[in-house]
Amino acid sequence: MSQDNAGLAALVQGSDPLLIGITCTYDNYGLAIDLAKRLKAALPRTRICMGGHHVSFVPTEALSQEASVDFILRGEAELSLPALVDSLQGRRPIQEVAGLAYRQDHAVRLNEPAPAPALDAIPAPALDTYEVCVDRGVAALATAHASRGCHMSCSFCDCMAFGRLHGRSIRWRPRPPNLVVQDLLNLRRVLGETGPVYFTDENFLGPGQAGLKHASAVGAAIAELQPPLQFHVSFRADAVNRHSLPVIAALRRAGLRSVFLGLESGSQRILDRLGKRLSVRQGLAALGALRRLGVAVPEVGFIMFTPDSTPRDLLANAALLRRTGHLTWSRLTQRLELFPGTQLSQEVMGGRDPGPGGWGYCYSLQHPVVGRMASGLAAIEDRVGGLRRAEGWLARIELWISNGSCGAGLRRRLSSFRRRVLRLTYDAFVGSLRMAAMGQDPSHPLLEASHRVAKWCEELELILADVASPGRETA
Ligand code: B12
Ligand code: SF4
Repeated sequence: MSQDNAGLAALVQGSDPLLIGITCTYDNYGLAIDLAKRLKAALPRTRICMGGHHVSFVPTEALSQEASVDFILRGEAELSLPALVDSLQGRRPIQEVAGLAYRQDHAVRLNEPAPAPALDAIPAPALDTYEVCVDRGVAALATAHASRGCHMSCSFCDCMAFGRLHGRSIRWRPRPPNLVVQDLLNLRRVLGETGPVYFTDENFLGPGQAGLKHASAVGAAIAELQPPLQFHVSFRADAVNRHSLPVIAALRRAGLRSVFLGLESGSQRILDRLGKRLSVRQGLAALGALRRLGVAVPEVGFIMFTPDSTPRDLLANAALLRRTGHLTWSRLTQRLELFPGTQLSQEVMGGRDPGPGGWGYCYSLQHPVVGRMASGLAAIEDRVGGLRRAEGWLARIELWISNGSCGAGLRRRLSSFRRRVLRLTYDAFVGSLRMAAMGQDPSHPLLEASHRVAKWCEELELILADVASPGRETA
């Protein structure tokens, strides 16, 4: 909240909380541990507990390495966190806090798994952090959820394994629509009518008939809100099909503006390898259907480099990204992060343990050309300002065009900008790959493309300054 770790440690000085909780995904593990150390130094009596997707899978390793962390609660914690507080206040033995990992007699103990909380029974999310954001004038992303869990088991994703931390396979659970709407109203009370609400559901269209029925009911309840609410959700690509299109159209009318769509790869071989149970064609069809409904897809889930990608896979990826309008620097360089608990991490690592902070890119890219390409791109990370700038524009253009918020004249100019950027980036990527295949430094074509794209961005910005803002332009 605009505080760095040192600032947060200074902020708590003089207080005496019983317990501080820190959330921890893989990407913020280093930061979270640094915070735990600082808080422990500032408040030696306070117990520090971590939870979240990453530490839930490495409790023994993290507690063995980090003395500043006292506890880890595994999985969803609405039931287990109050139980831990009870225990710290002497109301129940520590061994009875389900889901808890802790140190005892120089060893790490793992208690029985906690049951997964029922989503009709958990209280409305606390909004005190948003209140502090509002007080300090800090922008905050408004989030809500209408379901939790995923019925699929893609090999790189830890969602299914996260459900299993509760002792049995927990796949998908809906939150009753009336509670979802109550959560949204609570958010509005604190934040006012902010931008779109971001639904954190893994897949807003849950499985089968039950999933569609739930999404319809949530959409119908949102449609009643006054003033209307705009919202953003995530879909699996195969969830967009002839059965779901009427539901998505109704969600659009209720305020759905944009979707995060998991495409992941343009190579069918890689999709199969990742256990996506999707075809490239399904991804394309989903994207087309959403755009026809006026729902933007400003972001797609995409993994350019996987451990065993070949140059042919990279080419198929670049071609799909170009075709879908998502050929941007972040996606060109996106490398699969390996997370503990996933099936892929077992396949790639066997029994090797890189330590709690060593996952992510703990593997080598097997194909030498692909490896050369990845390091070549990493080396120019700081010199591709033009491509990065274009990335922001491409996402905004997707939103404006799909949502129909610009007139025909501007639409033509935006589409032309998009086409030129995509063509140039694609050609440059292919050129770079060719150089990598010849054993040369692959950076030159992409650097050159970035310089040209920077100029096009400047021209676009001048045009947009002239028409004030898309939506008002009528040319
Ligand atoms: C929203 C979201 C984002 C947003 C965050 C915006 C925001 N301000 O909230 C954005 C888009 C920025 C984002 C970015 C990224 N994300 Co993200 N994101 C999510 C998502 C969809 C929802 C998170 C959420 O709010 N869930 C709802 C709450 C209720 O669940 P929860 O956070 O898990 O919390 C529960 C438990 O984990 C536990 N818990 C959590 N914290 C704590 C703390 C304590 C003390 C305790 C006791 C318990 C506890 O209790 C909570 C209640 O039950 C999840 C997937 C998912 N559906 O959960 C991925 C997810 C968290 N993201 C993930 C990833 C990989 C990323 C990125 C690396 C993607 C990328 N390649 O750039 C970045 C990195 C961000 C970073 N620096 O860490 C992974 C993390 C995997 C891992 N093992 O670490 C997830 C799990 C998706 C996945 N399955 O791959 N993300
Ligand atoms: S990647 Fe998406 S569809 Fe696959 S298991 Fe994870 S949340 Fe489910």
